Amino acid sequence: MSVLRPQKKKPERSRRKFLAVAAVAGGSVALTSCGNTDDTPVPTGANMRPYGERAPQEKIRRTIRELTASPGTGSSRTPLQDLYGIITPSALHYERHHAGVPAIDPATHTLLIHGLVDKPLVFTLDDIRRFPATSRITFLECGGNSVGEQGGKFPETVQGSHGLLSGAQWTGVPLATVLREVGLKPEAKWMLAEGADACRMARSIPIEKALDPEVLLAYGQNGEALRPENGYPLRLIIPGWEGNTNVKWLRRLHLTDQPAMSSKETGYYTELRPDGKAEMFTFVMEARSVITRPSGGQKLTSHGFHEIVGLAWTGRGKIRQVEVSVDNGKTWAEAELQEPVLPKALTAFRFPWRWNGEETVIQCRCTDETGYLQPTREELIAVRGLYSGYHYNGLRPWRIHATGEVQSA
Ligand SMILES: Nc1nc2c(c(=O)[nH]1)N[C@H]1C(S)=C(S)[C@@H](COP(=O)(O)O)O[C@H]1N2
Ligand SMILES: [Mo]
Repeated sequence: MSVLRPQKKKPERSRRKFLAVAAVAGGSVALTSCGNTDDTPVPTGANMRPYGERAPQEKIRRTIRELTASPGTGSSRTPLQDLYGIITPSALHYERHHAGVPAIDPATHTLLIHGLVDKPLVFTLDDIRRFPATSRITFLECGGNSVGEQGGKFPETVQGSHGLLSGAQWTGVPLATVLREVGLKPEAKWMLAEGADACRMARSIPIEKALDPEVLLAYGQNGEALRPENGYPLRLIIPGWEGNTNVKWLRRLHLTDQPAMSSKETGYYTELRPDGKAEMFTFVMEARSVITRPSGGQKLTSHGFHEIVGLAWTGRGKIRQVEVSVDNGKTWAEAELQEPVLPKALTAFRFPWRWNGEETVIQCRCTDETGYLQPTREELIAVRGLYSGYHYNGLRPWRIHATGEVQSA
């Protein structure tokens, strides 16, 4: 049975050409049986491989920085300038390890939930995987991403300045479901989440957040099990909150009536204000955006059309608007947000631009659904001073030189 749809009038196609591309000579060509356009012999294809790998010509890499003498401790940065869309391939997801990557056997790994609960329980991974699961696309950003920019250190590439940022689809069980299983006592106001790494990295999470249905005990990342470096076999995912609260290699949840004051919420990831006081428990990552192409270290090789592309994200919900300036901040125009625009996920934007070959500065700024506008560096410093750089979300201008070279501005 066929259903005829009413024919819509075709819209007039724009005749404007973006690029002059060489035309195929000779007009129409005959196709051979499997689609060859000529009789030239074509070598047979390679064999399939058990685990999919990318083309050998694609050399993009994370940049790795060891921060202490202990092996595996430090960070690796996502090559944002080389990626498309809002999902970071798992092998390119950034990493931040405070005490190396533990080798965990999923068959024996357990999660203990105890403290102010009705019935303390130990869950195996099989137990966790029996709960109804859900998947969610979110960004993850280290609270220390771009930590030097407030104080005036500007890495040359977007990987260097923003690379502690990635997007992924996480799969797991809502933490609230599992907490219901143990039953919370009314005095339970905080939850300490502890990892199984050598430093037993731990963070205190307020109980309202622990019960937020968005928060996941995640075992899946982009369609397969977590990578060891991203918390295998189980981690906490708190959409929109600073990376550090997303405890990896999760082994224990302790329900208490007050925060534990762990080193990562006292020594690290706090913000020293101009008056000398430090702000703690600044969990939410505020709205931020950056142009990823063209960006520092790249080179424009021709005048004329270039698409400016980038990312915007906010821990407060959805991105409402991204604006781009191509004249050193004198004027701003709205960029196109690429669907899907998801809450607390990376949002891709694009902006068509014709470069006339003159030196200029390009930059972007975003507004989230709460109406918050991403601040300039000067605006941030006026409030926060120069001592601390966690949660830095200022604008990031790039200078385009007349040679086409792009540099941090
Ligand atoms: N157990 C444990 N959890 C951890 C860390 C860690 O070192 N140990 N690093 C934290 C920090 S500082 C960040 S930014 C994120 C990084 O997650 P990723 O390495 O999967 O990108 O994990 C957080 N969870
Ligand atoms: Mo972090």
